[in-house]
Amino acid sequence: MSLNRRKLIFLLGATGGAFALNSWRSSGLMDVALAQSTPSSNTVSLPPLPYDYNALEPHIDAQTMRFHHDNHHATYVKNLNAAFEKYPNLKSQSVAQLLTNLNSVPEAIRTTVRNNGGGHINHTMFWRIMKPNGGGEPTGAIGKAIAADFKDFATFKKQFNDAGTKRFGSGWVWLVRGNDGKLKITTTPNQDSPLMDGNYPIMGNDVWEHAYYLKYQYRRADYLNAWWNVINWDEINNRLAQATKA
Ligand code: MN3
Repeated sequence: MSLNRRKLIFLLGATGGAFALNSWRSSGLMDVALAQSTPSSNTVSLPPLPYDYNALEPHIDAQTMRFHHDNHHATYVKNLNAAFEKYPNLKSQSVAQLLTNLNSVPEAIRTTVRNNGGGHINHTMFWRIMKPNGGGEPTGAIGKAIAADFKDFATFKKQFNDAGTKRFGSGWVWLVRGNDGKLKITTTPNQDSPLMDGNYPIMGNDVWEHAYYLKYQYRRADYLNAWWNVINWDEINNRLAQATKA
C-alpha cells in the first residue's frame, strides 16, 4: 500500500482498509481525493455534473446550474491548480487533507487554497447530494440520526433553513458530524469547509447569491425551502457512512 493511500485511509480514520476504500470509491469522493494524492496526477479537475443543467428544474434553473458549474466551480479549480504549480510538493496531499491542516500550507498561497480548495470540495459535494426527482423524507441511517439528534425531520429542516437564512453574506449552511459523533447544523463564511473546524460535512447548501439569484433574487428563504425537493438522500447516506468510519 502506498504512503499516499495509507495517508488517505488515515484521513478517513478507517480501520478496514479495503472495505473503506471500496465504500469511499462508490461515493465518488475517492476519485476527488485520489486525483490529488497520486503524485503522477498533479491537477485537480472539474467533475462533470451528474445530470443535465435543466434536471433540477423548476427548483434550480438551468442557467444558474450552467454558470454555477461551468464558471464558478471551474474558476476554483483553475485557481487551485495555478497555486499548486508554484508548490509541487503540495500535490501529494488531497484538498481535504490540506484544508484539515491549513497551517501546513505555505502562507503565500494559504488563502488561495482555503478559498479555492474549499470552493472545489464544497461544490464537488453539492452536485452529488442533489438529483432530479429527489427529496422526500430522509431514508436509512441519516433518517434515524436526524430523528435522534433533532427530534424529527421537520424540526431539522426548519433549523437548517433558519441557519441558512441568517448566514450573513456569502457562505454555506451545513449538517456536519462532530468529533462526538453528534450531528449539528453549522454555517461557514465564503468557501470555508467544516473540515477546517474538525467537522465532517454530511450535507450543505450553498447560500451565495450565485446559487439562487437568477431565479429567486433576494428571496433566499424560498430557495432554501425549494432545495429540499432535489436532495439525494442516498448520497447523503454514503457521506454519513464515511463520516462514521472516521
Ligand atoms: Mn457556489
